[in-house]
Amino acid sequence: YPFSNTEGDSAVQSVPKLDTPKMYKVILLNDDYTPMDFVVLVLRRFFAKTEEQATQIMLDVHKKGAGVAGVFSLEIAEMKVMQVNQFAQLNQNPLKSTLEEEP
Ligand code: TYC
Repeated sequence: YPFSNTEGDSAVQSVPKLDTPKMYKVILLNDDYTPMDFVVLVLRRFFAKTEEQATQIMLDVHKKGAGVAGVFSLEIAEMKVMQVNQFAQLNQNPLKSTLEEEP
């Protein structure tokens, strides 16, 4: 194993790489029609934000056009996007979320 090289440099084995899983941002996109209260509800319901956190993120998205709702592994992030987009559509709001790979 990494520190048990008894056969000279040619036999040094590489240390197995433990993959750090890629993380993905769930981005909320601004639009002109979704009520602010609905966006706050989404952030509380699907991203476990407090009223204060949710309001801050919502206002940030409102002003800047987009913002981060949370950061997750790929399968969790994909699930959040599906849940948000479906919940918005069900309530006839144009709110959309997307995924972005973390740098
Ligand atoms: N811009 C919306 C409004 O003025 C509020 C809003 C905020 C909508 C964030 C979407 O992701 C969003 N009612």
